Amino acid sequence: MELNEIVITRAIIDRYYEKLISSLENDVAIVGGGPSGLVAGYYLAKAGKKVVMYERKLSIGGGMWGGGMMFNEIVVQEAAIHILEEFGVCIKKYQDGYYTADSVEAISTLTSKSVQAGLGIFNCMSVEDVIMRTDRVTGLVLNWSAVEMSGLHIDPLAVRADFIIDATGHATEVVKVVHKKVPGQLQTSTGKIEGEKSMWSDKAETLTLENTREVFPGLYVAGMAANATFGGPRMGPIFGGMLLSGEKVAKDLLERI
Ligand code: 48H
Ligand code: FE2
Repeated sequence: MELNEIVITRAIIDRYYEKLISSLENDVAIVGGGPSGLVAGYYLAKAGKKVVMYERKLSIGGGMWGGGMMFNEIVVQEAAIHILEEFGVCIKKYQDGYYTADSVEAISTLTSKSVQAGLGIFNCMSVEDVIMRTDRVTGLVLNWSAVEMSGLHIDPLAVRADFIIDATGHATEVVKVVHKKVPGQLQTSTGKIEGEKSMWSDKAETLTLENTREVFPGLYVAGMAANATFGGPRMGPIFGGMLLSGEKVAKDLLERI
């Protein structure tokens, strides 16, 4: 059989169109494809929910690829090991309470298992705004990352979701958009974004979980975005808190959907 360029092109357009059209209305939409977003997406999809993820970059994985300072190993504490086991990531015990994983193997396994569980992932797409209905976030406003990078004036498209998770990491981009449009209305102690504090691994890992919650009606924060929003410290290249945050936001949302 001679391969035909037009069949190849039509196959890609057809299949992508199917994915795109089937993700216009969702139970949950996740912004950011780092470890916290991926774990959240996996558990929500596994529970049968309609869940979609948007990632600005070509690659999924956020800050996990680089381990610590490009030493491509991550540390995960005992409390989060069950999550790596659930995904089937290879884990090595380092000493009591501390485990390591190859960051490349870890993030590629999280990504693969999430997609296989049913998470719809769109890479190369940036979230630039939210849909707002009076006092609640009800969807996302999207554009191609290439449009964002080129600075062309091209209007976006939109998708609906019952709940949004801001898993954009240190940048906490969705919360920033909401705070800009309705200043002072966040469910933090000041109504504003509290800002990430300096490194304190132990405290940060506990606070990440407490900070993983709803910050505005319909909008949850997970991972580093949770710490940046509620004023928690950073933890450095220990990833248990990110994984547990993804698990927690999925659990909390499953009680509400
Ligand atoms: C689409 C977007 C947008 C947007 C951003 O940074 P991440 O890896 O996020 P987390 O919170 O899951 O993990 C944090 C971890 O990697 C980390 O940095 C740690 C533990 N740091 C500790 C320390 O002390 O520094 O991933 C976020 C992803 C990225 O891939 C972005 O490209 C993406 O979100 N993103 N995607 N639209 N508007 N904003
Ligand atoms: Fe970081």
